[in-house]
Amino acid sequence: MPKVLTEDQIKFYRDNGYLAPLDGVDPAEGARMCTELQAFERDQGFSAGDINMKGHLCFRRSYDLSFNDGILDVVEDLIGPDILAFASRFWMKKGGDGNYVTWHQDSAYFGLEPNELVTVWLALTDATPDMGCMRVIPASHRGQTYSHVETFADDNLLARGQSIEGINDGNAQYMALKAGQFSCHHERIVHGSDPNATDGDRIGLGIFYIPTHVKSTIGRRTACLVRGVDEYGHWDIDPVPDGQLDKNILAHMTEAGRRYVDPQFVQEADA
Ligand SMILES: O=C(O)CCC(=O)C(=O)O
Repeated sequence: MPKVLTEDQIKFYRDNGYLAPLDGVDPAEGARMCTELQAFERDQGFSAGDINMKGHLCFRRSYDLSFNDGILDVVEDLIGPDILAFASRFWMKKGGDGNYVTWHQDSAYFGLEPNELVTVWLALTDATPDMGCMRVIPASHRGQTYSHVETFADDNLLARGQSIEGINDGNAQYMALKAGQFSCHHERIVHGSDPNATDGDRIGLGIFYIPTHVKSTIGRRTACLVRGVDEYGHWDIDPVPDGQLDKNILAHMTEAGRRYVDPQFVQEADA
């Protein structure tokens, strides 16, 4: 018996690989998170969006958002009751900054087996098609595994600028969200986004959730049990932020990000 989704919504996700829009948090909570992101950039001299993995550990607020019951009820309906937050990323496009995300499959880089990860993309601001909200190619999670060209282009928000070239995107769907809403997408779905053509910021928090039975294919890593029990012990435990960015958390996130972009690891991730 599902907790919050209908059987039709669960079937839609299984068939198409995404679900949107879903009601998540009060838009005021999104605004508070954006204020903290601005303060972070001012104080640290770089954007939390530049942290490729586990950006949510920078802030107590985003760490707590990864435990949000309303969001986890949806995730539980999709992947079961024992859930780890494996990683996260703030996806930030300032108005007119030209940044985009090329078509890609997360499964090519995450180094997880089996591919059961669901990403929750929580809109901290509105995310409309003209703001460069996410696009997905429905049902592509059930299709082929694509090879990716690594462009390392500066205006591509992906760590390696990885891109699936020449794909037929004629049936791509926008996942427009209002601030506070969220979408879910499957680890294998082909997705991306266009530049933000408006004056306003488009900011989301992507949280990557896995069931506890999922293993890392690139050696032991860390994650955070956000619901249920972990009877498998495949993952070590992430540090818990105490409300301020501390050196241990930053070192931990930097190491997780380094493994993600280091070419030495992609071979294993692709295996
Ligand atoms: O925010 C975007 O435009 C892309 C997000 C994305 O690629 C993801 O959540 O996996």
